[in-house]
Parts: sequence; structure tokens; C-alpha cells
Amino acid sequence: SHPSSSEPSKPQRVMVIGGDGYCGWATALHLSNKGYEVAIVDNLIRRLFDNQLGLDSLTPISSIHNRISCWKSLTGKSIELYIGDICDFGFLSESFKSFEPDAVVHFGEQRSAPYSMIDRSRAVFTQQNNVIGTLNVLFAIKEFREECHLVKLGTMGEYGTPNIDIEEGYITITHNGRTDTLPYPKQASSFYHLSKVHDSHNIAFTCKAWGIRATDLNQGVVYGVMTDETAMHEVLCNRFDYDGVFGTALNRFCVQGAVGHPLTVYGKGGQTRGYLDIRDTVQCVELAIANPAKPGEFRVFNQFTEQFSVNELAALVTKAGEKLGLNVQTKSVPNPRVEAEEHYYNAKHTKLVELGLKPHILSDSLLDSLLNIAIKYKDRVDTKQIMPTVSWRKIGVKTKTVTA
Ligand code: NAD
Ligand code: USQ
Repeated sequence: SHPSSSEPSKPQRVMVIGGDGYCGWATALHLSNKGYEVAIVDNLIRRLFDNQLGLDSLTPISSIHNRISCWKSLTGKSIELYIGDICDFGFLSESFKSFEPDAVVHFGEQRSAPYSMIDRSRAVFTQQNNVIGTLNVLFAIKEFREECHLVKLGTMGEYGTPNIDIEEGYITITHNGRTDTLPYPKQASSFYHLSKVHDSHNIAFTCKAWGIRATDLNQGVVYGVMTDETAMHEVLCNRFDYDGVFGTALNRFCVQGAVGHPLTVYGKGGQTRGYLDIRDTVQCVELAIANPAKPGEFRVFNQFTEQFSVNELAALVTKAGEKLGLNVQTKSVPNPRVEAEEHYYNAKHTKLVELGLKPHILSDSLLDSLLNIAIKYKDRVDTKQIMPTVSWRKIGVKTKTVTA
């Protein structure tokens, strides 16, 4: 059904791998709302990790089946569902042949740095799950949907914290009088972040070798929970991780502030990262899909809107908490990670803005609403899950069982 003109047809059918997760669920609904035909592919392993580690989302989340039927009854829009593991190529092939995607958004990885540093088995699982899963997606595109655009979630952590400006994917270097534009150097600092580096290399190679079209979205740390679509009904509510394994910095600080736990700044707190609102995650992914990479092109976008140090985030949450009558304290926690605590950081992030991204800058009202959500679900917070328990230095070969 492709038009015969030279204009490429607009992508319509989007497969969202990892569509039951935090970024994936919000994105699947957003794309469905915007008129794309959406299929979610997920093996629900994230819900299993939570069960195994004794963790839970701050917000109650419904099963993927109830989420999808609620969306259908509210909007009349269907989302297809394929439950399975993308590391199983038979399953992935059937999903591709059945759904015939024009674009695949790949969120379906083990995404926690601390999880990947628990022990040898979790380190191996993370790299196997992420690297093989992505390789299978590349093979599925080559085999069944050559024109399909891969939109892959990477991470700003692939670059580490070099003492020079971070570019978007590539850097032009003059060496011994000759000049070339090369992949930006990668210095990841967990087995998880390294899995993303390995993915990027495999994707870059297959773009060259097979003409795959791909966009690597090097996303920063995501915060927030509500998007227009997930706010429509409580059954559509997104997950909100605050624990020491899956919780990310700003979301954790808001929950800590709400329950009177001191904010857990690791080490000196000068660790600076790019951050973005989950409402911008869904916007960025939509922009990448609507403006596909060309065949053979390996495009890299740095997907974040603002940079903050951990100390700056703690100060913002303290101030926002005061306005709500909360007495927010900060405590320096010995850093469980191996990372620079005071460093230069200046990362480019103009390509998505050039495509039309209108950022939701971190505002008092967003902090206020996040703190209020945390206050609303205060009774669901398990304070034992707040302090970090995974040490980069003390990782061992023995499988660590987690006790309550
Ligand atoms: P999440 O854990 O909430 O969701 C990931 C989803 O992928 C889960 O539903 C899980 O069940 C599924 N999944 C994992 N392995 C799978 C497999 N082999 N087959 C099928 N499904 C599988 O994570 P998230 O926070 O939504 O992150 C999504 C993506 O965005 C990840 O790739 C992550 O690295 C990236 N990212 C996240 C953030 C953040 O702050 N949350 C920041 C930058 C990048
Ligand atoms: N940190 C604290 N206190 C906390 C939690 C974190 O000081 O309670 C510090 C960490 O040491 C680190 C920074 O805050 O320096 C960010 O940590 P994080 O846990 O918020 O984020 P990170 O481990 O980098 O991982 C998250 C997502 C991951 C994604 C990454 C984007 O879990 O999937 O890839 O953000 S980025 O950081 O840009 O690589």
C-alpha cells in the first residue's frame, strides 16, 4: 500500500518494545492518541524484577491487559499486545510478520545501573538481554521490514563525563594533520551503561553494512510521572520508581522529601547529568518517528532538556518542599558508585529542538505536583527501599539474594 510517488510514505505502524515500562507505556499511549497504529511488545520482566527484589512502584499500576482495555474503552483506540522476550527470535519474527511495523521504538532493556552491578549473574543478564535483544531487532528489520526505522533508546551515560564538550554522537578530530568525523568516545560507568555502548556499535555497523535506518536517542535521566494520556484514568497510571535500584535521582528526591527521609546525595553531589520531563520523552520519540533517518543513516540525538548536578536537584526539592510545609533535610551518603563527583559537563542537545521539540523546563509547579503525588501515596512508601544497597566496588561473583 505504499504510494508510488518519490515522497516516502508517512510512518503509521509503530511497534513499542518495552511498552509496559515507564517510558514505553507513556509513549505507546501518546502515539496511539496521535493516530499511530501501536503494538506493545513486552515480556513483563520488569514486573518480575520488582517482585524478586521486593520493590514496588509508588503509584499502583494495573496489569498491561487492563491498561490496554481501559484505553480502548476511553478512546476507542486499540493497542495490539505481543507478550514475549525479544531475545527469542522466533517470537520476535512472528510479531514483526504479524504487525508489519514502519517504525520500532526499542525501550525493552534492563535499564538500571545498580541492578547490573548487584552481582555477576545480573551483570551478565543485563548485557545478554540488552545486546542480544537489540541484535535480534536488527536482524528482524533486515529479514522482514527493510524500510522500518529503528528508534533505539540509548543513554547520555554512554559518553561518561569527559573534560570537553559532549557532541551529538560524532566529533570532528584533526590528528597529525588529517581530519575525520568519528563516533564520540564512549566512557560508560556501569555494566548497564556499557550495554548501551555495545548496542550503539552494533546498530552503527548494521546501518553501514545493511542500510538499516536508525536513530539512537541518548536520553538523559527522566523525571515526572504524568503525561496527558496516563492522567486520563487511574488504570492508565504510570509507574513511579523511588527505590535504590530502579528509582532515579529527581523522582527519588521528591518521594524522600514527602516522607521525611533525608535526600540521598551520593558523595560530593557535583555529579551533573542531562534531565528531561517524561512529557518530553514522548514528544522526542514522536519527533524521531515522524522524521525518520534515511536508509543507511545512523543518527544520534542527545535527548535531554537541562543539566543539573545532584546538589542542585536537592536544593530545588528542598525549596519546593518548604513551600508545602515540609522540612526537607539532605544527607551525604557515601557514594556506592565509582564516578566523578566534581567535573566539567557541557553536552549539546540541539537536534531534537531543531525538529520542533518544545521543552517542559523543570518548574516549581512540576516539583509541586510531584511532591503532592508522593504525599498522596505516602503510605505505599517502603522506607527500607530508599538507601542504596548496591556497591560498584563490592560486586561479587556469587548470586546475591535480596532479603527484606
Ligand atoms: P522500565 O524498566 O520501566 O521498562 C522497560 C520495559 O522493557 C519493561 O516493561 C520490561 O519488561 C521490558 N523488557 C526488558 N527486557 C525485555 C525483553 N528482553 N523482551 C521484551 N521486553 C523487555 O524502563 P524505562 O525507565 O521505561 O526505560 C526504557 C528505556 O529507556 C530503557 O532502554 C532505558 O535504558 C532508557 N532510558 C531510561 C531513562 C530513565 O530515566 N528511566 C533514561 C534514559 C534512558
Ligand atoms: N544519585 C544520587 N542520589 C540518589 C540517586 C542517584 O546522588 O539517590 C546520583 C548518581 O550517583 C548519579 C546521578 O545521581 O551520579 C544519576 O543517577 P540516577 O540513578 O538518577 O541515573 P542513572 O543511574 O544514570 O540511570 C538512569 C536510568 C538509566 C538511564 C540514565 C540516563 O536508570 O536507564 O540510562 O538514567 S544517564 O544518566 O544520562 O546515563
